[in-house]
Order: sequence, then C-alpha cells, then structure tokens
Amino acid sequence: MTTSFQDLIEEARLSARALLDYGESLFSPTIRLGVTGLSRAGKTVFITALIHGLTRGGRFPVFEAFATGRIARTYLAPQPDDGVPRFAYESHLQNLIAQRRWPSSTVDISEMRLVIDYQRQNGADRTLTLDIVDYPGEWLLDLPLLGKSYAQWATESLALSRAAPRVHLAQDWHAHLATLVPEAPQDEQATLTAAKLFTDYLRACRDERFAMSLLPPGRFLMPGNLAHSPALTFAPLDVPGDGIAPEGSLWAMMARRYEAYKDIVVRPFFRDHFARLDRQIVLVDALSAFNAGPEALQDLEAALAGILDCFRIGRGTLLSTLFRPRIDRILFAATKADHLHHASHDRLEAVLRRAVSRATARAESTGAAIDVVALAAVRATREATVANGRDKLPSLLGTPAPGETANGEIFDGNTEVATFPGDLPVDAAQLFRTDSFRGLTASAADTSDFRFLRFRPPLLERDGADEPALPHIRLDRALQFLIGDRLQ
Ligand SMILES: Nc1nc2c(ncn2[C@@H]2O[C@H](COP(=O)(O)OP(=O)(O)O)[C@@H](O)[C@H]2O)c(=O)[nH]1
Ligand SMILES: [Mg+2]
Repeated sequence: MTTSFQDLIEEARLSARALLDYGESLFSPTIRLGVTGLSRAGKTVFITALIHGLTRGGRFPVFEAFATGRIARTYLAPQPDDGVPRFAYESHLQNLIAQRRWPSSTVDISEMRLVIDYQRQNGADRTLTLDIVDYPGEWLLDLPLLGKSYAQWATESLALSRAAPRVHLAQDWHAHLATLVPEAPQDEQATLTAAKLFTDYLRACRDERFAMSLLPPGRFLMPGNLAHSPALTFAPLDVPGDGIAPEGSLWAMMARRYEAYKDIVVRPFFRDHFARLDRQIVLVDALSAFNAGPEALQDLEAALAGILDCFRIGRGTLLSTLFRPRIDRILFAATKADHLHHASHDRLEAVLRRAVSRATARAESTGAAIDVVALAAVRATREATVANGRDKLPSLLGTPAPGETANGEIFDGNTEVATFPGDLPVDAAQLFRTDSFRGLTASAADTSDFRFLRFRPPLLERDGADEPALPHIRLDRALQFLIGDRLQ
C-alpha cells in the first residue's frame, strides 16, 4: 500500500500545478498555509480574524515581525487557483463586526492570498506571499483510507461501532447488517439501505451529545454534489480483513464503490490540495468534547493520531528534494479558549498537548515541527470578579447567543451576563480516564460537569472612523509559530 502513496505523491509533485508553484516560489517566496479542523472547529473565524489583524493593525505583541514594526503593509491579492472558491472574507467580517453574528457555516474548500511587505532583520525589503487554504478536517481524516482496502476499512469501522457509546447509536444499522450475506449476489436496494443506516449512525455520533471526531468517510456527512452517487453508496460489511470478494457479490459491489470513493474524492484532494501545503494549523474544538464527556475526548485523540499519520505521508521521497520541502510545521490549536478563565488556558493547552503527544508516539515521526496552543481567534468574553457573599468568584462576562439556556433561563441575545465556566483540572491526564467527568453522553445537561455557553461576538468600541482591532487570545503566538521564521 505504501507504493500507492508513493505513486500518488510523485504524481502530485509532477503535476503542472506543482511545477507552477515551484516556479512561483523561486520568483517570490510563498507559504501555503492549510487551515483545517472538523466542522464548527472555528476555521472561518480564525481566518477572518487573522486577515483582519494583519491588514488592519491587530494587537499582536508576540508576533515579532509585526510587533517590532518590520511589516510595512499586508494586503489581499488575487488567489492563485482559479477553480477554488474565494474565502468570503468581506462578508464574514461584516457579520462579525457589524452584525455581531458568527459567520455562516461553510463546508467546502476556499482560498485567500495575502501579500506581506516586510523588512528583514538586516534591513533589506522583502515580500512574502501567504496563501491560506481553508478545508474541512473531515477530508483530511479520509486520507488514511488511501492505505486501506475495503475489507480493512470495514473491519475497523465495525470494531469502532461496537464500542460504547457508538454501539447504542449503531443499533439500526447493525440490525440491518445482520441480514446481509456478503457473498450473496449484489443488491442495489440492500446497499442503499445499508448506506443510509450507516450514514444515520455517523450523523448521530457527530451530534453534540456525543461529539465523536473519527467518522470517515467524510463526504457521507457532507456530500455536496456527490449526494446519492454510487461513490457515496456503500457501507461496511462483516467480512474478514484479509478476505477477497467473490465476483458479482454484494461484497464486491461495496468494495468497488469504496475504491470509487477514493478515486473520485480522496485522491484528487490529496493531489490538488493537501500535497501542495507548506504549513498546517489544525483547529480542535476541545470544549465540545468536554461538553460531551471522556469518550468524546478519547475519540478526539484517535482522530488526532489519524491526522498525524497523514502528515507522515508525503515526506522523504526522492522528488521531495527537487521541490520545496512539504509541510514542515504543524500547529494544533484548541479554539474558543475565551470560554474559559485565563487560569485555565494553560490547562486547555496541556490537555491538547497530551492528546497530541500520545498520538505522536503512535504515529511515526512526521519530520515536521509540532506545537500546541490554546487560542481564541475572536474573544467574545471579558473577565471579571463577581462577589458572591464573602467569596470573590472569577467569572466571564459575555452576551450569550439568543436561545442559549442556563439554569432554566433562556437568553435573548442582547443581555450581558456573568458566568462561572468552571475550571479544568490541573492534571490533564485525569480527563482522559473513563468516568473522570460527566458529559452530555452519559447525563442530562444540568448534571454534566462542563457546559459552555455560546456567546455572541464582542461589541467593539469604535475609535473615530477606524475599524477597531478584534480582541483575541494567543492568535499572535499562532502566527509567530506558523510564519514568524519566514519573516526574519
Ligand atoms: N467565543 C468564540 N466562539 C468561536 C470562536 N471561533 C469559533 N467560534 C464558534 O464556533 C462556531 C463555528 O466557527 P466556524 O469558524 O464557522 O467553524 P468552521 O466550521 O470550522 O469554519 C462559530 O459560529 C462560533 O459560535 C472564538 O474564537 N470564540
Ligand atoms: Mg467554515
């Protein structure tokens, strides 16, 4: 199977696009930064805040080139790929700032080019081009399928679906599966039903009560224009991991469509997008996992291991010496840290660091520098101390989104409230133990240990006609790691 990766990589590197990239990067230094994360992880908000901060004078003390005034100007430029949707920066920003609404959800890839005019530390004037590529993390989690046969994938998916809490959500699908004979003649109706029930199961796992991360194939939950096509109409069968499908059988039909999925969906993504990235930030919504419970956190860890495996693919080929080295920095970022008091920011980082380091130990070395940060691209809360009798409680002030509830109160989206989000434990390892805390998976909302409200974007103080900077947490640290070394 590794040879097929190899072929794919060489194919990608030799593609006209890659050669063009190479030529361009000789001419003007370019970084292609991938921004990924599962749906709702915070990609759109992150990119919008990053562009706004760089082009409109954000407050980035830890981003050295910016803080010391060496960046003369940053501006938007036409993107390099004519076939990829443009990142809708202006409308996302308008939503955030003028409407105080979070940008509407997107499920496709998009791209935006920034040009940074800066002065090197030695005084020379230079330009760095930053291409930002926003793509769903679900697509990334599909890449491991390239190395798996249908039978291997089916065996793994079934094993996963037989563990708690997934097994409860898989009941209908499992019941139907029990009626199927893999060696029986192919049967379109049975396949349609199996695919539907399997998709329902994946969707149930993604629900906020369970917040499972590892749910391939990614397009089953975001089919786009492939909905109802045969490439998305298959499901795992109970077959031996090393078995061979008899010709004309149900099993053979499923296996053929699984291969079609890889050809139509996974390979083109790898070749046209993933293989061209230089740097990567992976956004992780750890708070959703806390809301759901320890099982969700463990599932997240498994997904991170899968993601790290993807970055290992694509290094160390002969041709990589001909072209610029591929992904050499990966940042894992826990988003929405503004839901926690600052005392817990380091703890959130520690939780993610632990999940990533165990995943790194399992994956072979990626050859890339890896770092971890807890951040909020847009900070929607402020901190305050609220007196409660003689106690002083550290709390967060923010405007809960309309419809959010707490202690039986339903918020209208206009009232600012003080909340006590609760603290993360000092010992990150504690959270990964089963039964270490209660989440929505195992209990009702009012008895779970963590419950994070969704807040509206912050109300910004306008200073004259200028657009104010968006408040953030550690966005500058992320920038420093992702591009700081290329601005020296
Ligand atoms: N408070 C807060 N909420 C955020 C932040 N980033 C994202 N969110 C929330 O997460 C949701 C999903 O973010 P979005 O960027 O659309 O995620 P995407 O699907 O990965 O592009 C938003 O609608 C917000 O409710 C942040 O920095 N702070
Ligand atoms: Mg988005």
